[in-house]
Amino acid sequence: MAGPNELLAALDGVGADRRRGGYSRHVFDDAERELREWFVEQAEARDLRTTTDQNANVWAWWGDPGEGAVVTGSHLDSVPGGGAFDGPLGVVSALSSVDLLRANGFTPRKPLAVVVFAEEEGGRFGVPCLGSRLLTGTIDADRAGALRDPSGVTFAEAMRSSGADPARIGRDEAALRRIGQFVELHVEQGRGLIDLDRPVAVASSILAHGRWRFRFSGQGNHAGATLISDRRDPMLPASQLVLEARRIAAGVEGGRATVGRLVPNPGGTNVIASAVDVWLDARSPGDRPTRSIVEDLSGAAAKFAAAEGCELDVTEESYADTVHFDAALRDRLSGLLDDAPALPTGAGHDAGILAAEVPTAMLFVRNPTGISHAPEEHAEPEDCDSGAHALAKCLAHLAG
Ligand code: HGY
Ligand code: MN
Ligand code: MN
Ligand code: MN
Repeated sequence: MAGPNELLAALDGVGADRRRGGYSRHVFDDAERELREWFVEQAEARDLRTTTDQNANVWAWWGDPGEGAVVTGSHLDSVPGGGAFDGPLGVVSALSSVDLLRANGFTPRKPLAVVVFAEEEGGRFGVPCLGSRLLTGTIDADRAGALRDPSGVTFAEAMRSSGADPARIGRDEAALRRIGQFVELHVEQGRGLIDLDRPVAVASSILAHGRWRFRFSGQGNHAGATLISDRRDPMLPASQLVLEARRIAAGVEGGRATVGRLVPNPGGTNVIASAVDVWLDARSPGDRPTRSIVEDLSGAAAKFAAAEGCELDVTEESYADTVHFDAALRDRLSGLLDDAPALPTGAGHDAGILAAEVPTAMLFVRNPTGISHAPEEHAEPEDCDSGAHALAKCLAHLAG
């Protein structure tokens, strides 16, 4: 029997990112592999039967795997320099809720499983929720297999070196039939629960969000030997794009636009870049406003590029429309949890991908800093305990 805090403590330091602070754990890297192994050990110590599916998601079954199961879980990978709770809190709370249910003599009348989805952050291969998108077939399997990490390794090669067969990735009908309902617990990424002074909430919706790569191409050249008048420097339109993204998003109700990653090629201090890749993360409460941010920005970027004699290529790398969670399930769980408030989230989740296939809900645990995707992300021990108890209550209600 272990509470979420004890289980989280076991993950301390695994994949610690010395350069950025926080954690960097990306699918199939050493840290994430260590976390997968830890999860399997913990699950088997609870007599849960573990399997890894064709899409690198890990499942731990209480009883025989069967159709219509109640499934909970989250992810163990992180963003670069991420916090300790985003993903792992959902996984340790799931394990801890199994302990709580067992301690109360609960025996599920339906199959019950804990799942760890692969590459939820897209921190290595660039597409978020890669494991759940493959499970549901919302990413083309060939495209997924060919996704390259910054060092050029493909997802298929990384899978192969982890001992899995990438030829089988893709929609997994049998696995989907086994999911009756999915409930994901997650640290809140925002201030909703602080302002409401509550420890736990249920999720109401997820923003429409996606990622686009803007590639500006110019002429690489010598920083000293090239007159300003002779330059086609892609770093200029790239820089203008960053500023324009903020200006455009600020004009859209609930709009967000972020450039967190900008990569000049070749990246030498005394070299005018030949190309600059800029990744845009754009979000808003609706499909249309999110699309309008990207369209307006693409139009502006084309002008910035032309003014500097550069080319522009824009590629959509991932997209998910607004998710409204199953209202009946949401309200049932809220009622179970002393009328826990229903909050929207600006963050994407595997639950958002699964919501298109099965009745899905999310629980949020208060984050006193309101910060996420950064080392300051936090949840107090007593709130983590409240979260695990809340999840156990929901699982007992759904699987009892
Ligand atoms: O980017 C997101 O919203 C999520 O944390 N993957
Ligand atoms: Mn995240
Ligand atoms: Mn997450
Ligand atoms: Mn030189």
